[in-house]
Amino acid sequence: PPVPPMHVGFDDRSGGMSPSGPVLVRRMSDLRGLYADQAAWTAALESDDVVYEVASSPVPELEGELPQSITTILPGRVGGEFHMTKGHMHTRPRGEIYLGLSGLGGLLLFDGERPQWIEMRPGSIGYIPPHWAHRSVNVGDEPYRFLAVYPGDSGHDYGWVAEHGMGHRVFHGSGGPELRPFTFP
Ligand code: PAN
Ligand code: ZN
Repeated sequence: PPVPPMHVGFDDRSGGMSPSGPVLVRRMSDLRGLYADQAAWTAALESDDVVYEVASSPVPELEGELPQSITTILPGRVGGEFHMTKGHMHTRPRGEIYLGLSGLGGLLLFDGERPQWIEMRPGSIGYIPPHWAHRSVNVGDEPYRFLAVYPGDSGHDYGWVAEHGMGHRVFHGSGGPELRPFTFP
């Protein structure tokens, strides 16, 4: 059902929203096939830490609505590759806006041919045009958190990324994050 006008607060420490809709938790074991280094991923299953959480407001995913969510990616690496979200293409051609809230991150975009990288820090606005798959990466050593706002009828297609990759992978390097050509695990 549609929702009334509302104020949505969020908790600086947890990234939780109030009022809140569903909160999604993704642990290492939920991320099979994400990282290039499968042996490092298997070793990380031992502690099976939370990699990221996505809190949502109660705004429904319906045409005309603008749902919001706050993603928190915890710091860490797997085989030198930074913690990241699964990444997806919107099922319908819909844009999206990200606003950096805390920590250091990046927005990796891929249209099937060209990879793009947008650095995200607190206050950064990242724009995702329609037809661009997107993945977020924590390139710092504290939690990276951002607000996302997207049309309610966007839909989330994870299969597209599984099939096409994301153009690049983001590794820790001595001079900062290193973007390397994408390889399938
Ligand atoms: C974001 C993402 C969120 C988690 O809200 O859904 O950061 O990433 P994955 O969905 O790729 O696991 C967004 O882009 N919504 O459209
Ligand atoms: Zn999206």
